[in-house]
Amino acid sequence: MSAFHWQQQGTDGAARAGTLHTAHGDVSTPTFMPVGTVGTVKAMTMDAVRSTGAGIVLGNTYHLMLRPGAERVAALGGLHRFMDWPGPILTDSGGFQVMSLGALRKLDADGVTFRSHIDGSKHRLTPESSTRIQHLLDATITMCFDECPALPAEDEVIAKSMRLSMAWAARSREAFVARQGYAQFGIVQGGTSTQLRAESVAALRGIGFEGYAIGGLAVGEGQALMFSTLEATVPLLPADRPRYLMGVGTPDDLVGGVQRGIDMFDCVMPTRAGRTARAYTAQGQMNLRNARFADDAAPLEQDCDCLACTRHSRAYLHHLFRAGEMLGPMLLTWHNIAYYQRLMRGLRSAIVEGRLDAHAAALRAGWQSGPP
Ligand code: PRF
Ligand code: ZN
Repeated sequence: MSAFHWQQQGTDGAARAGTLHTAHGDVSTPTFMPVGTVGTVKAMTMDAVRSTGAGIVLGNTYHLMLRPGAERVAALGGLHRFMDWPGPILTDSGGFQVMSLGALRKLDADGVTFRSHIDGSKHRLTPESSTRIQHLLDATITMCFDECPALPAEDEVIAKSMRLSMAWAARSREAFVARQGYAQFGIVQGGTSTQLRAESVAALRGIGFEGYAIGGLAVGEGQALMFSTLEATVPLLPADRPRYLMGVGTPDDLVGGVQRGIDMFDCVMPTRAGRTARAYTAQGQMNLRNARFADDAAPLEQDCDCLACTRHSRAYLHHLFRAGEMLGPMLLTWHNIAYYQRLMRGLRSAIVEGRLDAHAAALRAGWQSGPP
């Protein structure tokens, strides 16, 4: 087995197409990672996830440490076996989830103490314990333990938080046990400040990681600021390492991220939207609860090869949601993940063929057009 590495296959402007080689198989990039927070991509079987072309999924340290527990997952053969996903798994480190989910939490220089959202029990995460838990889960890609402040925030708050995250990145690296085909990614912080982002990148490059994530975005700053921050940050990252934009985003965000040099994304949007009757299509979003679909015999999308589109009508999907049947969320989640994977495949081809900007313009025009 070869070492973890990213191999470039083509570029178009700042965008790159390539392949991520890992201990658990190869992944074509740019890639979207479906979110499997608690060891399941919600409402989907793993066969369904695989059928969409997804190559890597995400898991969460925070949720899995609380339930069923990292030691238990390790004893049962690791997360790949536990959830029946033999392919690569990236785990987020927990800090972001503690801050966004936990009502009761206390941050100090060493780590964060918090109460479980499940039973109120007290727990603690540090760079060392987060890294250890991610190893117990057998994550292919381990993320550094970081802190992500909500935006807008004072420059001083952002600076202090970023420097804490950089100190934690060094400790996460110390705790990381290198194994063939496995990786650890550093996480760039620093809000929307070009200067703080540059300082953060320099700190992470000084430590040295197999890949680099951009955190602290899509937290209330808006798309224009997110894009300008990417334009200032991505060129500072090493060109031979994968770049991951955390927790992003809408199809339009993904296209803009790819155009600015991002290789990896994750987001709950396609899965969450699927559970609330919202479908992503080439013609924009559709809400299947809408009465106008009650008698619509057409498939959700003509050219989609997912189960919802190949076997069922919009009218049937509408009926399932109106009746509160669980097959509705299952089929629509499947479709949305299939749509996101198709979107990424289209972007990869466009990069390799040197027509990304035209392709992106055509995608955006389609989303504006509205469903037929
Ligand atoms: N840090 C970590 N996970 C994250 C984020 C972050 O900044 C974000 C921000 N969009 C999503 N998930 N560790
Ligand atoms: Zn479909």
